[in-house]
Amino acid sequence: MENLSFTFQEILSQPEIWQRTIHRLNQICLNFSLKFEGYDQILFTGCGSTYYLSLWASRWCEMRRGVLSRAVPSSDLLLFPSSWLHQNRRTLLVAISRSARTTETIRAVEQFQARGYGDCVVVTCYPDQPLAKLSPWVLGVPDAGENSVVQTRSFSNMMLAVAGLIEQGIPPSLATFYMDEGTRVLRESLTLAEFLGSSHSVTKFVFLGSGPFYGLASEAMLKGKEMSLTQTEAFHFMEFRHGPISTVDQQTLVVGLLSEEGLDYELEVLRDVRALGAYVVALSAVGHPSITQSVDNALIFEDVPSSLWGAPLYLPFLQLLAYYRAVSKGLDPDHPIHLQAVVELQ
Ligand code: F1P
Repeated sequence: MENLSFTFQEILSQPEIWQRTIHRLNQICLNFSLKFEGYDQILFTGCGSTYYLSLWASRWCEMRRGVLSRAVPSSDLLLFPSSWLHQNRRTLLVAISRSARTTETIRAVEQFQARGYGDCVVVTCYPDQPLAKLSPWVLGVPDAGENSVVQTRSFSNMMLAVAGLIEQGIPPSLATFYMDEGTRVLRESLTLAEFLGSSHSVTKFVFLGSGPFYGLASEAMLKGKEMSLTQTEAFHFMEFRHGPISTVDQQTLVVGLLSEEGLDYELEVLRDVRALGAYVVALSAVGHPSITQSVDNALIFEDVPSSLWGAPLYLPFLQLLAYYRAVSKGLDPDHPIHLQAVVELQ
């Protein structure tokens, strides 16, 4: 089954597709210049995975551009617009949707435009679909389109598009970096994810990430639920001590998505949960001897140009963990139960 799974193939294709996406974005899509500084706020929106991508993007956007940036689920933007939008506050809305067909996102954008709150950029894998028709500014990453229900390579490639938007361009040298380091990371991720995904001694997964990494931790939580029906949770590192730590036991896998800014504090949390019996894995774009000393296993990404551009490398392990857990439970990762690739409402 493994070789036939769309999900598996799409996860493995990421280094190659990252490379293609960078070429495409630099040649075609990133040639419009939007002045972020001309807006009072940047609002990122989406559903499910693309909401979590929005959480990641909003933190980066505010850090890099200094403009108030927030993330909101499309449904909240639709139902509670006045809690996010104001007539005297000009907003740039970045609507993210793999399919460009999700009803909540389409309706939220239509309402935003009808009420004249500002401008909208669409990020999608399917630039010919309805959401993309609502905006003159479309960042399309069609090479990352998927047969799978759950989002894997679409997520990491839309991340590249959003990062390119925030940075107003992508250094061309990144294409080689993603191919080389992406391939190495993928190989290491496969071994570790297969081992932990199939291990009967861990039954629940906790993903910890702070700042922008909270969005990625949340995406990992979603992958585990969608694909493998596993009890998964996502928390900011130090939030975990404020209650959820009570649930840690010897069946708990804790995966820490380490940041450069929070490294010392984050490692302390990982040492605490390890002392309580959890199996602990660290993913990091910063190499430091204290990381391997604090955890059971570490995946360290090498020669990462910056934390922003290192972010896609966190994804393959998180996706493969969910994939192998699904396979070990006899589930079909290509066909998650109760879930469709697009949620379209009447
Ligand atoms: C968003 C989404 C996915 C989820 C499922 C249903 O779709 O919620 O995150 O995994 O497949 O759709 P989209 O608006 O990004 O196409």
